[in-house]
Amino acid sequence: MKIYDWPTGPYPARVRIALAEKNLQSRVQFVTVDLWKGEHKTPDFLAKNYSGTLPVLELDDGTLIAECTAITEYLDARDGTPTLTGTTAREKGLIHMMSKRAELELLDAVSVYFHHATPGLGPDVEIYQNAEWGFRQRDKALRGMRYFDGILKSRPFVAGDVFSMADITVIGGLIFADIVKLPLPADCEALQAWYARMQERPSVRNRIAMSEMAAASG
Ligand SMILES: N[C@@H](CCC(=O)N[C@@H](CS)C(=O)NCC(=O)O)C(=O)O
Repeated sequence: MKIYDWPTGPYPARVRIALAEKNLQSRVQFVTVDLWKGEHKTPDFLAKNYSGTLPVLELDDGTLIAECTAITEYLDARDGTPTLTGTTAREKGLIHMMSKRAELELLDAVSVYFHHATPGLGPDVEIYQNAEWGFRQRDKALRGMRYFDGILKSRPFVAGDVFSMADITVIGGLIFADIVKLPLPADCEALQAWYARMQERPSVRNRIAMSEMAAASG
């Protein structure tokens, strides 16, 4: 298997956390695509992923699977220990819902803020920006943090009693929020406590450390 990614990116972090949880990293060859040089928008890369985003999984038979959720589901179906997308029908439904919600209300909102209301990946890559839209999405992301804070007041993990893809998606959102300097509100105590617990997992701690190093070096 090959994975096209940008090693410190918040979306690629989701798949790298899933791989580390499942101890599958050694089965993957990582291919770096330089976001800052716009390599993800070249015709060659767009032929691999129409959306022009990372990560993308390429199987040995040439099949291409984009979208972190789809990649995680593929990895789970291929190697089920531990399962990140649920085993029972109920678990699968809840995990999918909460992961999608974490994208809609947090991670994707932070991403839009980054691409539209900050310099993003620079003028050569960000050819269309709408700052007002970006700032609205920043406010949406802050509301999303409060939503997940409320959720985590009554359960240990985002989708219930077990660590899952939904936790990984919220982690991706908080990694991205940190990169764009959007701090977690001080009164989101349950979310802060959960995030501290998540960082006790080596799979998560290592990803956050990499993103912080990248942010510090500009
Ligand atoms: N919905 C996609 C989003 C992926 C995404 O936005 N990835 C970032 C990498 S951190 C990206 O490629 N950004 C470049 C861009 O949007 O120009 C997924 O879940 O995989």
